[in-house]
Amino acid sequence: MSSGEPVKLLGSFGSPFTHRAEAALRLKGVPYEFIQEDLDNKSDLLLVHNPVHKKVPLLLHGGRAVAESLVIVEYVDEAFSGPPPLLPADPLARSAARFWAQFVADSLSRTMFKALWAEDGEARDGFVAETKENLALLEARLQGRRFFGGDAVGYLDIAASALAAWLPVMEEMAGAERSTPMGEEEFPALCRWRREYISDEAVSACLPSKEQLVAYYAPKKDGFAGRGKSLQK
Ligand SMILES: N[C@@H](CCC(=O)N[C@@H](CS)C(=O)NCC(=O)O)C(=O)O
Repeated sequence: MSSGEPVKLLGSFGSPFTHRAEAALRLKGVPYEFIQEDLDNKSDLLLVHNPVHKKVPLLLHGGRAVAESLVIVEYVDEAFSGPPPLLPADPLARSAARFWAQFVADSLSRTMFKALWAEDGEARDGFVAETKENLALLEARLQGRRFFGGDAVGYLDIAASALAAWLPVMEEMAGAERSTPMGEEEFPALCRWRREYISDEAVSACLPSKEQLVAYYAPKKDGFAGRGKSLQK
């Protein structure tokens, strides 16, 4: 596959997973056509090329498909070999970036959702404590670096981008009276990272504003809160 083949990205507005794929393309300077998918009425293009999950994002490179946001980020990094690299060159550092990306996707996202949406009480206090333990592990990964990958946005920054841009939206929806699990005093490095990530030139070009995201997610609030009600330890 030649890196000169046309690139299309099927995505949807407000989707943190779509953002991952778009951020990778923009950071690598790959020209692409964005195709907005209607998730209530999925296109044949999506169904034919992502028959397993039927989800966005989906990357089409010269007509060949790549699915799953983090797989797309890795593909973009490898298929368009020019700078900047999104994953480190060292195999051990690459595996660490993948390990922590999985940690964010699994453990941290799960506990964060519960901390945000569980009803007040003992169970929620437990979810908040668990979330903070997970955040502390991530805070330590920054180790005085600007981004997880070093001086520039890389794979793990992209993988964790929901913490930067989507978490404040969810917090606002869940209720301002609830304290954020990712506060400035406890997690200064993560909060600084969040500000730097969303103001990166390539990233901000494909990031909706907080106001746009709040408006997009507002109709989904009852669904989140409903799932929160049934959450137990
Ligand atoms: N694990 C997938 C998750 C993608 C995902 O959940 N996409 C949502 C949009 S944010 C979607 O396509 N939903 C449509 C559906 O579930 O039918 C990834 O990382 O790409």
